[in-house]
Amino acid sequence: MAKLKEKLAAKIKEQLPRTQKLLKEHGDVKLGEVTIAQAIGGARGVRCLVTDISYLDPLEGIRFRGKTIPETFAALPKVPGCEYPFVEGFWWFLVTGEVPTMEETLDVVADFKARRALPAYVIDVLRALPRDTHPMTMFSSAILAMQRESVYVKRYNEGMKKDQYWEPTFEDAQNLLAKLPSIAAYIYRMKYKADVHIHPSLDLDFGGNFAHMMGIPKPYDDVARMYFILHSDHESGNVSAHTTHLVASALSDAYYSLSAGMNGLAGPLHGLANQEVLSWVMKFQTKLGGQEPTEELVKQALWDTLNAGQVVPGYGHAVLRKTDPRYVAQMEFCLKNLPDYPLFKLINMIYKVAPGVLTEHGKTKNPWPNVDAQSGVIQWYYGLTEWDFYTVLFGVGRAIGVLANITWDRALGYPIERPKSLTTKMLEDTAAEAAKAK
Ligand code: CMX
Repeated sequence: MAKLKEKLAAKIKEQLPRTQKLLKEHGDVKLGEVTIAQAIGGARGVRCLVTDISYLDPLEGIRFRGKTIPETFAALPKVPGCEYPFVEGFWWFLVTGEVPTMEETLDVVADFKARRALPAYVIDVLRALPRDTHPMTMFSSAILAMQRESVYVKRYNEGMKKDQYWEPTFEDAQNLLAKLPSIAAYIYRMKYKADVHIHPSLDLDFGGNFAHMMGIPKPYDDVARMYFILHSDHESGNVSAHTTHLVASALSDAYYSLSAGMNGLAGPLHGLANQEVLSWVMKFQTKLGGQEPTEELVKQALWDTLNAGQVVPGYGHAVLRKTDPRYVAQMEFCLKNLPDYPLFKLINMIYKVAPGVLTEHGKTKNPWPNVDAQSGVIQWYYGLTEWDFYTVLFGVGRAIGVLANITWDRALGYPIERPKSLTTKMLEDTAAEAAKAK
């Protein structure tokens, strides 16, 4: 057994009794009440999902396995000569909750390289789609097309026991993860680089090989590592994580589940917001017609968007109530590597103005930027100007988090998800009873 799988097996043995004890001895303890507003309003704030892989505090932001973003970057083994950690080491960290040694990290690097090759038919599927198909549709289709490779399905059909489900799910997760950078790079070069492709390099890690296959020179390898880690996980309730978890709960394999999660990520209120931000900025610049942007002009453009009944992309969040630390991490990267870049300056100007405008507008509960407000600038600077590809980058990163989660879902025996629905009449009756009781 590879080192990571061995470690994971030990961790599962440790964790399972805790979950079983909670269920058996404390299953009737209440975590909260659900209001009518929450039932109609997308279950906002309803505490009914469990994950140990990341936790999102509304004011502090995300912690991966208990570590903040700066702590995570500082703790993990780095690629020699680079500023950011191995994605493979981060995968170990998410899966086990422990920071790997360099030796353990390199074991995963080698394992992923061995799993990297794409089946030829995936390329055929991608090539069969009309070239103007959105890259997220291509990405999700490629993942779904590979479902026939599922080790989990094979083992399930052979009649494996429930306590073994996690193991082939983990195999599927690793097979998928190892292939995603090559799929993403293939889509990019087929669509935007005259269909001229670059062979993978066996010398390079996850992030390095992705940059190489994209054809973007250093330090884009570090950009890729940073980007994938930042976008990996945001606890369980966001659309992509929850969709992946929900579909997996029916014992659908990792391919079905991840493809479904990616379809959720492709929504403009979720991962597609990063492309929307760039599209908004470019339209604004076109409107300026060469005029220097000013805070006044930015303010006017934001109000034009709001008055047209549209959302300001990259701002607001369902849980966060401050500037997203994923935004801050990217801003710090920009301050170090591209401080004078005009697009970065414009994004900073929007950051200065937008929270005030959104607060005055008075609708959003969080006027601060989320991860998507900043990410396009960095991509653009390094030459990746095709903004409809940005959500695919988000998707490669998000896969790391959701695949770790569904492996643990299986290990802990989480059942099929099935919340109960009520009718509008039932809500009205409950509301009338509550009013009478007052
Ligand atoms: N611009 C304008 N209006 C906004 C807004 C924004 N950026 N953010 C929220 N609002 C509005 C909502 O549309 C809602 O209006 P209605 O009452 O008319 O429906 C109201 O403010 C209250 O919303 P909220 O409770 O503050 O936010 P939600 O939890 O409902 O939605 C989110 C969260 C992210 C979908 C929302 O803030 C949004 O649409 N933001 C812009 C899109 C975006 O950046 N999405 C990416 C999020 C991060 C990610 O998942 O990638």
